[in-house]
Amino acid sequence: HPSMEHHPNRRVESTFTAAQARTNDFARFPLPRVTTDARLHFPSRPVAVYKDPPLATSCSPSPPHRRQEFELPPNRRHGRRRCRCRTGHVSRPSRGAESTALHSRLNYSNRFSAVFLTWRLFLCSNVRSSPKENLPPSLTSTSEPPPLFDGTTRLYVAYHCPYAQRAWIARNYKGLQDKIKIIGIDLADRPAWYKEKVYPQNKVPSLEHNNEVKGESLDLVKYIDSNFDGPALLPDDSAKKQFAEELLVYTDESNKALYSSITSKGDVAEETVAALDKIEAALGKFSDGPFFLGQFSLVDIAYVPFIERFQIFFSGIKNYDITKDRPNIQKFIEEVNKIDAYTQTKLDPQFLLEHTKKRLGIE
Ligand SMILES: N[C@@H](CCC(=O)N[C@@H](CS)C(=O)NCC(=O)O)C(=O)O
Repeated sequence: HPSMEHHPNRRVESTFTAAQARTNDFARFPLPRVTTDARLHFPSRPVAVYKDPPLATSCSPSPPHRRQEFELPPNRRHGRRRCRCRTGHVSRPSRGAESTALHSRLNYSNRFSAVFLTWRLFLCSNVRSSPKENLPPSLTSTSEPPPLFDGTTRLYVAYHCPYAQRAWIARNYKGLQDKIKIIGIDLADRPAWYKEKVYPQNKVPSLEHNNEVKGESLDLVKYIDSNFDGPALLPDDSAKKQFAEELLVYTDESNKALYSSITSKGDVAEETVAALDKIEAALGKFSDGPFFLGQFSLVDIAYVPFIERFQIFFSGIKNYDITKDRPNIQKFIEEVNKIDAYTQTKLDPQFLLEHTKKRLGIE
């Protein structure tokens, strides 16, 4: 509704500075506070309370931290898509409502591409409808620390962080939901005790286990694989193991090459195309499955949070489809979206896109 575009509660409150926005390191900066019902996916984020009902609904019965103060008009209450909020509660159609809220902040031409993007991502993501795990709200500067070093294993994450997502997927894939507790940290309003008592590097992810705290996402994925029960994240085959190491070493470089085109004006750079082609070729190396080593492994865990984001960013910012003429990447995305351990950790694509565009000052 056009009048909603200027509604005072529709603004996005940015929490990063211009200096931060100018640099390229997208992982370091906190999310802007988005005043929509994006809280369905980010339990700690403040939620706008609309005075007159826009096109959104409550995820009812909602826990108090996510309660919405309005309902859909009766004729819009039953959408076709299901909401999968983090509480595990399944309702209709709040996930659509989140997109609606975001869409209405965009102008009309952007709205077309936003709808198109959502639809394309929906088509190729083959979204599953298993209920989301009930995750706690992110801890902020005013939150008490958990009872540290009490024997509980804790994985500290930020729900939007692609590095944390790696360790989180590993934990899910190995079926360790009851053994490793997820603790969300609000990076924009970080609790002082996190740096002082948990992880001096003050980054996420970190893992509190056996009275020690370890960090670095790729190390954590390997650590979780070797120190806990559950399906192995690496095959026995030595050629595959060696290829895995090469690919793990390459992640940072490929992320840099991909990210460079997002932050610069003009066409997609040659080095970006080369990095995507290299990923495409790597996915074709073993023919016993659609993943980097054939079957699903920790290499897929290392890449997927970034492939997910770059597909969204290239499509939404550069109008460039990373899967075009790259059938292996296309198939990879399709197949990885059938893995619940991963889809449990995904965020709304429109939310990620809007957040990144804001952060980079892209219109
Ligand atoms: N190399 C680290 C990178 C982790 C990282 O940069 N995490 C970001 C969030 S996505 C972070 O904690 N940033 C906070 C900061 O740098 O202060 C890893 O792989 O775990």
